[in-house]
Amino acid sequence: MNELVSYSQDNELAIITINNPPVNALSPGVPEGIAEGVARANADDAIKGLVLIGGGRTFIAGADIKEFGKVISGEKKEGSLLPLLTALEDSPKPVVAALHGSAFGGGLEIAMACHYRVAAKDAQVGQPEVKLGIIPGAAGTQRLPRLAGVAKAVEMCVSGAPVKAADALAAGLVDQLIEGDLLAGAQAFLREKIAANATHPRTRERNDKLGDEATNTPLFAAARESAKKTARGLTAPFAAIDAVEAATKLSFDEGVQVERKLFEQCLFSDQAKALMHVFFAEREVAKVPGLSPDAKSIEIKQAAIIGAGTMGGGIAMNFANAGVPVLLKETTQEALDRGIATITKNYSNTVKKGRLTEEAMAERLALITPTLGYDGFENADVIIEAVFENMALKKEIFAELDKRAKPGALLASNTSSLNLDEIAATTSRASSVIGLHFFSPANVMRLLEIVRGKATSDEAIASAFALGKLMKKVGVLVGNCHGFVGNRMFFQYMREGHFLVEEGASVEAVDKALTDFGMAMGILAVDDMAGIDVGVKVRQENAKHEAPGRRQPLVVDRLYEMGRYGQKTGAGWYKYDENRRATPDPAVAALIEKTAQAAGITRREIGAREIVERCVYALINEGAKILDEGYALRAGDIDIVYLNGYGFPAWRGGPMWYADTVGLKTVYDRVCEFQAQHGAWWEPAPLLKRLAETGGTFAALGKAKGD
Ligand code: T1G
Repeated sequence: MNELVSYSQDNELAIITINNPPVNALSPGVPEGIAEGVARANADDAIKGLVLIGGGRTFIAGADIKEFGKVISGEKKEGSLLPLLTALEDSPKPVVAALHGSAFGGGLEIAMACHYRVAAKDAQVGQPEVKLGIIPGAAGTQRLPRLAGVAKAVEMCVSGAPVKAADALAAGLVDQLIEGDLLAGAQAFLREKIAANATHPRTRERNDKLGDEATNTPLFAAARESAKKTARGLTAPFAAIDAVEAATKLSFDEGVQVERKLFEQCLFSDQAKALMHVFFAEREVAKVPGLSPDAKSIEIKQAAIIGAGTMGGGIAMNFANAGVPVLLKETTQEALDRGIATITKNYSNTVKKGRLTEEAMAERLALITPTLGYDGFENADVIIEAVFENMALKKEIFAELDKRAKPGALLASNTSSLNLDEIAATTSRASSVIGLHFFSPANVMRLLEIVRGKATSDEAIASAFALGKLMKKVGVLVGNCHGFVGNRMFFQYMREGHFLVEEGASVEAVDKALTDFGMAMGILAVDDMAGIDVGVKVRQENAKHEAPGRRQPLVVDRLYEMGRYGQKTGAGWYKYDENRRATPDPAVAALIEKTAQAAGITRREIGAREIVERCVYALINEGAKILDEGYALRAGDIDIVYLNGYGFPAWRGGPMWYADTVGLKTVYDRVCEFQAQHGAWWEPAPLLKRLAETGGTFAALGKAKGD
């Protein structure tokens, strides 16, 4: 055998164990090792049955995604799992797969080729391939409907969501759940089957769950309709439906051929490259080069928050959801009551949707202690200030915290734009001060910008990442520049949206071009949701950090002066009904015409392509400046910020990956054109220029810095 797969024997049973930490991926050598074990067991008369099991924390979590990069780049040919699957299924001696952890992708496909599957109670199974822009490529779309039925197979392959062991049992995917020792349970199960001299079922021959034309046709039609909504812009989910449909219409082998073709089409697509980039980038963000390996996170057993407004309340819910007791401080009883009422309403909505029980809601609310004073703050491991954006107020609060908080406590500000170093300087422990920039609604949005100040210690950074993980957030380390990473880039994106309507595009055209591009929402609809008043105040603050005399948006200021703040006032760029549904407002179109005329702007036809380029290239150009100035560690980090905080489509990989996909020379040339047409706002980032001239990419940059 090889070091990745071991073979052992327990009397008449062979045990084949995969040892390829951390997740027993099907890296080169693993399928070969399993095949060798199957052959050896079948060649040994003393052996009556085989157990396939994963060493360490999980069964096989799928193909080795790293290897796909080499196949896509043509560096290597993709190996096929089909011979191994046939060897397992045609084994004259029964094979049981013993599942724990995550039996995903190729791991589940291997298990489905075994005659039986048993699982630990906390195991999960799944076909998450669509999350990587591909579909199952080892007959999963052919065996899954045969075991779990057509509807379940479509649901699993289109959503990519994991299925708990108990549900897998109910669906017929697993034959038995094992309490206690999984291997012992699997052996006992197998010995029963051997003793019963059962006919060991071959999944590929089981057609009883494949349904018929009458039931399947509406099912596939409904699946395609719903995928249009749930998987907007993605191609793989539709390919997965086609592959499962082939299973219901063709023979097993013909179906496998159809799946193979669809799999290869997906594998070599830009979407697959982008989504695989996202898979690794999301795991890379937690790795901070140069962070001292001894930097340990504090233990977070008690938290405290100052400010029970929208952000403070959402942050408190994150602690309660993670089981951490939290003090929530306000200055007046009225504000405190309002804060608690909003939290309670949020939880009730979740209960109404059946995603939380009444008991769990009560438990979480019990963990949130409203207070008007600082009593108890001396016991908090982490204290987060979430009051409105006013430097003097934040300094006052941090000076108070400096006196009250225990040594080693993490002192954090949820500021989204103020200078963290200035806040930290009001304390005698700037090394314990860090920025924790949550995104609204803070109990929902996954992104957490972790802002490193000049004095912030490695321990504080390690603690912030641990806190992010505790709250199931994606923590990204960013530098302390104005607007940090996300907002600093967003200001440019928003600006172009504002300019485009003045220059000739309609409000709806700007938003449609961006949503067609894949953005979750159009920029003007976002402006209305976040509040035009908030945006205008932030821009006035920004103007202090920008070169004077630059062109500024006009219409949005008119809307502000008219009190049209967006959703919250029932009118902004759009007008809104009582359910906050938006409709275009001719009054705004007229206002735009009038304002442009008064400013001497000749409006013109502007196509969707220019709208996307103006907005998205503004993001990219600013992202390049941020990278060059060192306020982000990697281009991939910027991509993860935009996917988790700003609704950028994952299947485009994020703004920096998208730029590489378009080609930096193309982006740079277009930015230069915009500079010539629209002036200083479009000064190309030096890094973009350098990479465009040298044929470089943002993705390779990270690697160059030896990350
Ligand atoms: N290939 C390569 N590396 C992988 C990997 C994989 N499949 N899964 C995880 N890793 C690495 C990951 O990058 C990280 O590395 C470390 O393992 C721990 O991961 C043939 C075509 C299993 C639920 O999509 O969902 O099979 O950062 O931090 O939170 O038809 O990993 O430490 O250097 O995520 O405990 C289908 C992907 C492949 C599963 C564990 N399978 N993985 O989560 O750990 S396509 C997947 C996961 C396929 C077949 C098709 C999760 C996990 P590093 P982690 P975790």
